[in-house]
Amino acid sequence: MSLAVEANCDGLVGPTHSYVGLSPGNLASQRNAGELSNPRGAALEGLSKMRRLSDMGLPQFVLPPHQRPAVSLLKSLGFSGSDAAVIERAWKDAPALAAAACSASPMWAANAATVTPSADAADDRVHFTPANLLTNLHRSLEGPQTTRALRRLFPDEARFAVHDPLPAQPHFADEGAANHVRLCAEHGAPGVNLFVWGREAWGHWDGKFPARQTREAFEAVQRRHGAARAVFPQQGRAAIEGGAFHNDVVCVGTRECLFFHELAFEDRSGMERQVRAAAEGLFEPAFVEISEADLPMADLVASYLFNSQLLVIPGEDRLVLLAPAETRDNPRAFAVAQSLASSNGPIGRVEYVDVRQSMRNGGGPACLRLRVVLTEAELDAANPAQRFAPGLHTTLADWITRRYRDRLAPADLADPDLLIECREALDELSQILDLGGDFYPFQRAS
Ligand code: SUG
Repeated sequence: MSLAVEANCDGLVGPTHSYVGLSPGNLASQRNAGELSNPRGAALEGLSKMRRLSDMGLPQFVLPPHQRPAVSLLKSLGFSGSDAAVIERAWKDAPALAAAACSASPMWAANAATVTPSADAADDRVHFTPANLLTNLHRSLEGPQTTRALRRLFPDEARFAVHDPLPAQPHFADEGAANHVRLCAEHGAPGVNLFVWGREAWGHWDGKFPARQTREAFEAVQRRHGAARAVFPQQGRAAIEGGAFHNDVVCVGTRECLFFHELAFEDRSGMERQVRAAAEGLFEPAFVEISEADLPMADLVASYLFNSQLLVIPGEDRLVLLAPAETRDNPRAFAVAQSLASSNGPIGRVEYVDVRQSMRNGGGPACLRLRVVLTEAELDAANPAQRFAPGLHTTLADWITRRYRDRLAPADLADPDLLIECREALDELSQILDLGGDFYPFQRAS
């Protein structure tokens, strides 16, 4: 077994962060549609969270925002002329398409890809399958640029395999690591991989809200990666109906601990049996389950208790749960968090972090990061300019403060000046993070 750490790769919030109500089944996104957003505040909140983890001694990386507005989408749908003309026409004739082209959704890096560490992969490389995110139009734009971003961050093909996204067919609807959990004795040891799916490709889905992940998508990811000890539990239908559009809204796991809500899995005891069988001889799984009586779904979704980062902190035996501030604000969720910390279980402490701008779009602390377990040699092979450190924090905070607006109404997304501001900002960022002069489509076009 090699020594390994869990690195967090957080999506930097982009300058078009807005509340447009693009995600059915994501109750926060629906409720806050039309509100004023604060892109600068959102990006600084995300940056502070990265700083917090980096200060805890955990490796942290920055994933760059994507180019938005995605004028190429609008052009492919028949709008023509200069970029400014395309945006103006699209907002007049097809505002839903224009809004989708402006979303800053790549910030939710838990949906960027599914990751298999080398300890679990058939060929000893770290494998990534970028998610095709095809259930929602605005998110379906992300796959190709995410692929480019992961190849830039993890360039060494002898150590890293960044696959293409799965075919863009409803059969293979894939939302990445938000529906994947890895349990293990310690990060570098062989793990058990839970691939949690919402519907079967050839089945009939009649839920009120979309089931975004198919079983067949995850079976393909598992085959591509050669991911060992895989189990495929079904998401609870009641959880999806209650607003848990990804499994990470009702479940989080790290090391031997699976922390989840009673309604998270359709067949809860079947899940436990399969995980125990896969972990046999490796580690004893710890199932920490919270009942619907203690935390009803409505409070779960309002508080996002399970959308926390469950962390192994150097020098600490028990795990630390980094929960959103909304958990502290919700009396029932707060009581559950308090009882976790005072019981003798695997979670020793709960801390809170303010990512309220992201939360209003249904993205908590766990949504903002992609976890990548890396050996020391793999860690050293990642792009050093994207590694978070106090110096990079200062540089990025200055860049955000200069480049981002602090208020954005949905109607402002139609402003042609915003397009120019975004491109200038991203051009500068590509230098800060050493992404090369051809990272963004607009750089390749000029
Ligand atoms: O896909 N929200 C995202 C939130 C993703 C949360 N990620 C995880 N649970 N891992 C989504 O629903 C809202 C955008 C808008 O409405 O403007 C949005 O896309």
